[in-house]
Amino acid sequence: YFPERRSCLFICCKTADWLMSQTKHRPQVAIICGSGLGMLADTLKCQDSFAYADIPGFPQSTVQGHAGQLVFGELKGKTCVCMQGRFHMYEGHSLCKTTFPIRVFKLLGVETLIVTNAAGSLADGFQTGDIMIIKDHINFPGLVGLNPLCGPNDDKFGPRFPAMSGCYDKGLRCLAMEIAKELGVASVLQEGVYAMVGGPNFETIAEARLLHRLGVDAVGMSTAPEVVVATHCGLRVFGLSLITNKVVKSYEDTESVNHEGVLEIGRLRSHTIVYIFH
Ligand code: R1P
Repeated sequence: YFPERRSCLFICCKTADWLMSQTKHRPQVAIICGSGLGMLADTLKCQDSFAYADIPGFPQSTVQGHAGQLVFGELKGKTCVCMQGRFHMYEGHSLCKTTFPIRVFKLLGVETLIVTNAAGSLADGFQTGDIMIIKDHINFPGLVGLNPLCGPNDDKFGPRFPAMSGCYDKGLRCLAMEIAKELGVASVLQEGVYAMVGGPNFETIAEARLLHRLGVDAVGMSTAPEVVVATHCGLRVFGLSLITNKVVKSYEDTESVNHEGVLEIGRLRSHTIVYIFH
């Protein structure tokens, strides 16, 4: 019933073997760069870069602001692999493909996954340009069965019924808050709940109001499937949402959001994210 999923599991072993034959780096940390946030990958030292098109089995990025490169290198003495560009469900990728790199990272020996994304804020206290530590998520596609773990379970990666409470590591969240205070950037740091919606359209006002009532602080079209697969295979996860816009919740508001604006805030704020990571 899920033939693609079986072949996905097989292909990710091949992809991991190919990458290990092409680079001497053995990453402990993987970072997924969200829309407009690819700059972090450029700051790695001793880089080995691979275009997604050249990596056997890898899907292709089709969204502007997602360069489509895997970059290996050193960040503060840790070996990292950065995805400059992620895969979204709305691009037409199956959830198996969307989350394919996570299992490849697991096979490469990665222990910690850092996810970043561009998101719209619903929380009343958030400002555009704020950075939200993701405390938890609501996986709306997952709630109706669009879950990357559907299909045969491979026990080598994780259990059939994985727990998702605590999927955003508390120790890493506290550490990030302490570091932000030390660096003097705590005033732009928030903590909250991210909701994934399917996209690609942005939210209607009624949808925005619904999400707000449900306690969602920021909304986007990614991240949750990656975190589900990472948690399933035992990776520690840390997540950051860059607040690129306030989601319109009032019929009196004449503002509207667009992807170019999202990328622009990403470019302007990338340096703060790079500063925190360094
Ligand atoms: C919309 O501007 C795009 O930005 C966000 C949304 O999910 C959507 O893809 O991208 P990332 O979640 O990949 O950062």
